[in-house]
Amino acid sequence: MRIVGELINASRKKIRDDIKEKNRDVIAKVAKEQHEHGADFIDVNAGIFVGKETDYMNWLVETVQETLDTPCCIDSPDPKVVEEALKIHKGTPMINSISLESERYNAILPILKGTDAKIIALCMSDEGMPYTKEDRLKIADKLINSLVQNNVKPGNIYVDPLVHPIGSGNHLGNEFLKTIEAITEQYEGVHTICGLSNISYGIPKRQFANQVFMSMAITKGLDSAILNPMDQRMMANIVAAETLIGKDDYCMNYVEAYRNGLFDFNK
Ligand code: THG
Repeated sequence: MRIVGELINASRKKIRDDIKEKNRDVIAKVAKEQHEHGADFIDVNAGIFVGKETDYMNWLVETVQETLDTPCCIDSPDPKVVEEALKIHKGTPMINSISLESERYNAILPILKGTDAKIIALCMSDEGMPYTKEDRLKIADKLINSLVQNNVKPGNIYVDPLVHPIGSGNHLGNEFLKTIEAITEQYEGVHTICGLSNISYGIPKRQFANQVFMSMAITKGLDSAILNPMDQRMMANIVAAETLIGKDDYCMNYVEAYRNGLFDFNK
């Protein structure tokens, strides 16, 4: 599974002030810890700084890249912010995100020209957020086709169906899982991703619910996720679930994780 570490996000109370005060050491430490715990990309989000998002985003990208070779996942709905961050990012980042909302979509397309960046395609349109598999697939299909027409490789596309809280409707977990399954089956080479912690919004023991939901999503083909890599049980579940569905030849990753102590929960 491709892991995007979610912790450098200004919407988190714990880190908001460190971003605001441009506290380099803290950001570098949080980036490094996530990398050491398995993050392949470091999500950077400065969305709460209205009017100053570009400044903070560029500072975050610079700070992460001073510390690590791990690429960033540039998390902003604003094409302008993404464009500026791409100019300073070294190597190939992940762009989080594009959607079918026409204003946002039309502004971001030219920015993607010629880039080899990985692109998260959110299932969202001018009609709002979809809730059923069918409505999500309609949007995903349009996004995938138009990205491919604009020379984006299918392997650089990461479809995010968007997770809704299970507390808002019994069917919402299943609709999400069915969407992952359909995208995986119907679009060869295209990836699926999500920030799955939304599923547990409003219920107790959120991490536990997230961990269980992760295993379920992996059986449907989910191959990437935006999450907290410091959550050991989550990372352990991912390794085990991928081994058990046959994505781990000779159980090499499982055995390595065991040797590294990933399955020692009570230390
Ligand atoms: N899809 C895509 N991008 C995303 C999301 C998604 N980016 C943002 C988000 N969702 C994923 N990132 C986070 C980062 C932090 C937290 C949750 C998701 C988090 N939340 C705690 C909570 O909700 O209780 C605490 C908040 C706090 O500390 O104040 O930590 O779905 N493409």
